[in-house]
Amino acid sequence: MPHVSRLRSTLSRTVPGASAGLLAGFAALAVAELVAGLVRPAAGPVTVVGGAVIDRTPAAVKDFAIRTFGEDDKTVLQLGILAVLALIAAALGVVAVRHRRAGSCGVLLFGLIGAAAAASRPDSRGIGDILPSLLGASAGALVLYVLAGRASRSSAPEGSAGGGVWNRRGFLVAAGVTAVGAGAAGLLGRYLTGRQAQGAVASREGLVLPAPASPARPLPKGVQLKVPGITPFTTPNNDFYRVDTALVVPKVDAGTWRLRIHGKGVARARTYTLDDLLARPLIERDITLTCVSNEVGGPYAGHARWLGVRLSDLLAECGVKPPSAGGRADQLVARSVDGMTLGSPVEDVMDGRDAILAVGMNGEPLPFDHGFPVRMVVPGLYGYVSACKWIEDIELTTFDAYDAYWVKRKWARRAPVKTQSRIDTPRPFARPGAGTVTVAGVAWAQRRGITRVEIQVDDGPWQDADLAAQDTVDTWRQWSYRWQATPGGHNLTVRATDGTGRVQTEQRTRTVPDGASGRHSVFVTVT
Ligand SMILES: Nc1nc2c(c(=O)[nH]1)N[C@H]1C(S)=C(S)[C@@H](COP(=O)(O)O)O[C@H]1N2
Ligand SMILES: [Mo]
Repeated sequence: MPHVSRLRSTLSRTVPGASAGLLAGFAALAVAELVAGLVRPAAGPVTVVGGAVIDRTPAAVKDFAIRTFGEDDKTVLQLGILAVLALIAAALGVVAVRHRRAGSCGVLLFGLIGAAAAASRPDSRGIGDILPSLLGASAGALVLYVLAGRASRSSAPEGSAGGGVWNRRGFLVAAGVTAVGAGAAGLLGRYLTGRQAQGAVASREGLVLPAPASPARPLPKGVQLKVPGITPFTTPNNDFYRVDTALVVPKVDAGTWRLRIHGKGVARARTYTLDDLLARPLIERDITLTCVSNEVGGPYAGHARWLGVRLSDLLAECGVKPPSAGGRADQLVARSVDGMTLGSPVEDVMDGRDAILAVGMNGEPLPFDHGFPVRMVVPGLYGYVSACKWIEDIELTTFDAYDAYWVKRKWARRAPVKTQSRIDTPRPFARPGAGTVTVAGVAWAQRRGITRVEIQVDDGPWQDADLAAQDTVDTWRQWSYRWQATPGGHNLTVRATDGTGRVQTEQRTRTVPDGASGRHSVFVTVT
C-alpha cells in the first residue's frame, strides 16, 4: 500500500519537525523573556509585538476590538500573537527537517522582525529593547538546528543507517532538555520582571495621601437614586473602566518618579518629584471621565473623586500663559512612561476648570491600572485628549507643530465631551411585567451639566424624567422615569439637555473621529 507508507513517512517527518519548531519557538520566547527581565521588563517579546500591532491598528479596527472583546481585547491580542507564532514555528520546524539552515534562518528573521517592532514602539529606549528579540531568536535558531538534525535522523526508516530507535530517543532527550531549560529561563524572566514591580507596589502601599487644602463639596443628598440596576453615582476603583494601549501595566516606583514641564513659552522649565507635588496645596474634585470610544449606550464612562495638584498652578509657576493671554503654545502634550502622548488645548486646562494632576482616586492612591503615581484629569475633554496615565513629561507646543498618538491615527485634535444619556434599566430585551416600570440611567455633559432628561416610548411624546440631585457640572447625573407599561414590545429612547439649553442630538455618528452622538434606545417586551 504505497499511499499509506508515503503518508506515514511524511507524518514521521512532519510530527518531529513541527515539535522541533514549537520547542524552538518556546525556547526563543523564554530566552527573550529572561533577557527582558534582566534589561527592561516592558520589552518582553509578546509585549513589544503586541504593542507594535496596537500602534498600527486603524481606528476602526481598534474600535471593533473594544466593542467585541471589551477590556479583554488585550488578552485576545496576546493569545492571537502566540497562536500565530506557534503556527509559524511549527512550519519552520517542518522546513528545518529538510533544510536545517533555512529553518534556523527563518527563526532569526522573526527575531529581526521582533526587534524592529520593539524599536518602533513610542517608548523604545535603544539597545535594551531589541536585545530580547535578538538573543531569543538566536537561542531559538540554535535549538532548531540541533533538534531538526536529530528529528531528521530519528525519522529515518527503521533499520536504516543510524538506527531509528536510538535516534528517536536522542531526539526526545534533546527535546526534553530544551523544554526544561526554556521553562526555567522563562520562569526566571518572569520572576525578575515581578521583582522590579515589587518596588513600585511597595511605594504605592507606603504612600500616605495628604488632606486636600480645597476639599470636594460633600455629595449633595439625592445624587444617588435607589433604583435597582442603575449605575452607581461613584464608580468604585475596581469597577472603573480601563482603556489604554499598555499590554503590561506600567509599574512606576513613586520614589524615582519625575515630572518634567518644558517647551514653547515655558519661562522656567521644572522637574517635580512626587514629594514636591504632595507638599503643595491639593484640590479634591468630583469629575466624570468618558472615553471617545464609548458607543451610544456604552460602558466607557466612570465617575470618581480625584485628589491632586491644580495643573494651571504648576503651569503658571513655570511661566506658561494661555494663548488668550499671549502664550505661544496652544497645545499641552502629556507623555507617559510607556510613550503614549495626549494633546490638550492649553486654553482649556488654564481656563479655570479643575484640570488636575491626580495622585488620588476615591480616597486611595491611584491604582496602577489608572495611572499610579500621577495622571491627568481634565473635566469636559475625552480621555484620549487629556487623561494621561503614568505621566512623566509635559511639553508645551502647538497643534500645528505636533500630532499626539491618537491624532496620528485619525482621531480629532480637539475633542470636548458630547452630551450623552444612557438607559441602565430596564436592560435591552428585558421582559418586565405590565404596570409601573422604573426606567433609569445616567446623563453627562461635563462642563455644561445636565438640566433635563426626557423619555420617549415608541413614537409617543417626550416625557420629563425625574432628575437626581446634580453634584457639579463636571459630573454625570442620574435620572429616573416611572413608566406605565402596557403589554407588548416597546422601544424606550432617552435624550438629555445640557446647561446651555441644547438638546442632545439625534444625529448618529460613529466614535471616530471625535466621539459618538445619537440617542440611546432600549427595546423591551412587557408581559
Ligand atoms: N498612558 C496612557 N494614558 C492614557 C491612555 C493610554 O492608552 N495610555 N488612554 C487614554 C484614554 S483613551 C482614556 S479614555 C483614559 C481612560 O482612563 P482609565 O483607564 O483610567 O479609565 O485614559 C487615557 N490615558
Ligand atoms: Mo478613551
